[in-house]
Amino acid sequence: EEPPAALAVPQAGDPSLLLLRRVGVVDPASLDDYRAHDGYAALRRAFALGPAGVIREVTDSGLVGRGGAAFPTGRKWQATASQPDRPHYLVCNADESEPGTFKDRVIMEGDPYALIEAMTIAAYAIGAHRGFLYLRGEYPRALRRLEHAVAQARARGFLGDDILGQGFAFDIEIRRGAGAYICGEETALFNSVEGYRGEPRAKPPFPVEKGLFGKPTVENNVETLVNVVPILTMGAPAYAALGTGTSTGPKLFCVSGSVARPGVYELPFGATLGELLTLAGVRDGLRAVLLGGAAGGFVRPDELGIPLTFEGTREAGTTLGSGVVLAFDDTVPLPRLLLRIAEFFRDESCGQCVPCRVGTVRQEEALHRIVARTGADAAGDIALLREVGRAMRDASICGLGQTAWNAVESAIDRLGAYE
Ligand code: L3W
Ligand code: SF4
Repeated sequence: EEPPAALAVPQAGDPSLLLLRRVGVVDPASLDDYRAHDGYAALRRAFALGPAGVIREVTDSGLVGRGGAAFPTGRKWQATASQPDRPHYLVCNADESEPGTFKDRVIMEGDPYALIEAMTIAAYAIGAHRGFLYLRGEYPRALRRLEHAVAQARARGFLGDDILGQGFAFDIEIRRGAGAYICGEETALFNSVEGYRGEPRAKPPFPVEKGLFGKPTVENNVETLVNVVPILTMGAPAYAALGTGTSTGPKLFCVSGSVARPGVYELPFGATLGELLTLAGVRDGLRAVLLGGAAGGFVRPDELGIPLTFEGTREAGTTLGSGVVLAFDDTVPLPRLLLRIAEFFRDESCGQCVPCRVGTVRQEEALHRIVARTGADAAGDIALLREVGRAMRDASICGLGQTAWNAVESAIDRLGAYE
């Protein structure tokens, strides 16, 4: 008997939510329960609209990728749909590994059929008949629930050769990661599925043109895909009216650290960081907030007015990333925390390119020296960190190396970490 999931959804049961409304409410093992909670209404509307109509709805909704880079989803789908080369593939990136991120897990464990429905809609729109769901290896409960849900959907005609009698064929294969953060990079993930080392490929060509097995591929994050369900049920105009003009719809935030009620929160884009932290019960003595994860950056307690939108965080010189909000109070030793982040990147660098392979080691060494001297005489090492950080940002092949210095830089410049 499986123990109940610790879903960590403080808003569970709130019917006004769009992405989390079923989490903690439906039985994740029951297709019938999912259908009783509006399940598969979106797929029926998709079949009524046709593939081009679905892409138009997604484009008009303003949906952009929720994995951190905010690329327009409709444009990505259209680019793959229009490729003459066949077959087309759909890949769901569920290798959720950004430190502090656990939103996709909550969806997959709490509402697995929503992801399967969303993948079916995406595949229909782009003309794919095979989908891969690449799941973080450390998510065994999500694996069991998704495997069960895929089998049930297949047995009941929601996956397979003739979905809902509409003549559309699609099936999903689940692949497990093996503990490497880099396999969440979209092209390293392709290599991993194909049986090669999980090393990122150079882009362009972009996956929309040459992706999995060299074929046109749409790869989307779990949260990006599940947004398609409310977009189709409520319609693009109603969805686009939520949030701000350039960051539309709802966003999941993973709040943890020095807060009373850690968990996944759903808010429309545009709420401020302070409003989110108030919901989560921020404690006294807040020292810093890490926004966007290890690849993101720190902000100060006097910056809680930052709007949680892609444009608002960019203007404030930081990033929303995949929605990580890690709060630290004044009991957390910042230099040790930074060292821990640097260790993480050194560990996870795939080693393919020099700036990242060497830079992440030099960064960790410099932070070690600073910690060992308890902050005294940090100036020389800070200058070295800046030089190494610039090289990593400018010359690394992929996002890991390009962002490996972000958190340390922001801690020095915004928090005065070593003063
Ligand atoms: C067609 C073009 N497609 C770009 C596509 C591209 C990709 C997407 C974004 O992620 C983020 C970083 C961190 N034609 C295209 C095009 N695309 N130009 O758009 O592309 P890109 O290269 O801007 O970003 P990326 O390398 O895919 C970097 C975040 O990822 N990150 C960690 C994330 C962790 C999670 C998690 O744990 N769930 O998401 C680490 O760096 O925030 O912004 O699909 O192909 N002209
Ligand atoms: Fe590998 Fe780092 Fe280069 Fe990315 S930047 S390809 S993780 S060595």
